[in-house]
Amino acid sequence: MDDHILLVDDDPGTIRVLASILADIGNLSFAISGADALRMARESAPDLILLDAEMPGMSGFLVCEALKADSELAHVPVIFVTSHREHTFEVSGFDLGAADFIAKPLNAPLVLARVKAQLRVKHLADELRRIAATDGLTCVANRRRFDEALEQEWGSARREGEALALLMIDVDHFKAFNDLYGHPAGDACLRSLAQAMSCACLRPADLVARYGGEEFAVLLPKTSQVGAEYVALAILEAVDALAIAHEGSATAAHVTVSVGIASCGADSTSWLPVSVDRACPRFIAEDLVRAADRALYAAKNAGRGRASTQDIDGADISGPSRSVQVARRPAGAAPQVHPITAGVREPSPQAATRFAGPACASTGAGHDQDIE
Ligand code: GH3
Ligand code: MG
Ligand code: MG
Ligand code: MG
Repeated sequence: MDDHILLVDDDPGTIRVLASILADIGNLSFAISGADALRMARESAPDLILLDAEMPGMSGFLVCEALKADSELAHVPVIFVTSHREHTFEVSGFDLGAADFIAKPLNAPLVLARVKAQLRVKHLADELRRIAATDGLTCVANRRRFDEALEQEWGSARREGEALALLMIDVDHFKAFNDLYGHPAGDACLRSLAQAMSCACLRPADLVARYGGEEFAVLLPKTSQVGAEYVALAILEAVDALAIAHEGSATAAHVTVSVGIASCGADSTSWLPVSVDRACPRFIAEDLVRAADRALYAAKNAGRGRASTQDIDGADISGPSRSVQVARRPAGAAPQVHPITAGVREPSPQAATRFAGPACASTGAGHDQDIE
């Protein structure tokens, strides 16, 4: 019943009949022109569109073409509602990407059956897309999703001249953690770290991804260097708060991460092309990853369990004085030992299952708060 179905027909009578047939199937919205249908679909992507083929102005075929050309809407199934009977008409519709056809005059059981069938296929396709974008171990975005998002956000930031920031995060001394507590405990540790990072990122557009192994990437659209340092600090604090004991760490008594921060400010010269030819930009998305990697290396070298910042063009804009570091607990005040490693010195198959992730409370704060 949560499915959103958009009914499009220039004849309000047909919309009324379709609405009465589909009243119990989903949330219905209506458009009586192709232009209105496109506008409404772009405002809120429906799960299914029933589209009149013959409409004055923008025909159903043109609407379908525009939907399939829009990456955000291309996956929305379209059923043409038409009085055309010719095979060539249906073939042209399928060529445009239509999912099915419903004949006028409308037959209620057939309309219901065809709509239900398309919604079933849509749900399966949505689930497949979700699985293809998710990391199986940690449930955050996977590397494929990250690569896509980086290209998308890089292009959009360059077009709009907006800020973009990236954090590369590496778990400190994680090989020693596995050696000491076992791989199942290591897996549980990665899961809880991913959850803590997600909780520290408050904007819907922020993307936490597993970059590979024990490395994570956090993409922060429309976020300045100061905002990115604020998120990095929130992540360092969230990881500290987990207090997962790590007796093999040379950095702290618990698991820590190192963070490399790279940013491209809204006023950055990075967005300027090397020439007037826009096709030849000064930097590409990969340069942001390289800068974050360099910053991560600097954070590791400076002692781990901290963050360091680099501008995209290689300048170390942090320097030792701007290195972000969480205030550590006073010596002797041991963190509360986390159940992942409580009492586990040898690899234990039970260790992973003993862990229950922390409750995550969002404070609703934004990124652009200054750090001291
Ligand atoms: P550093 O502080 O320099 O980052 O040291 P490190 O030990 O974390 O780095 P290293 O690259 O030597 O080791 C990374 C370890 O991460 C080794 C590997 O076993 C572990 N790892 C990678 N992926 C997974 C995973 O999916 N599960 C578990 N349990 N461990 C993993
Ligand atoms: Mg019509
Ligand atoms: Mg690593
Ligand atoms: Mg590591």
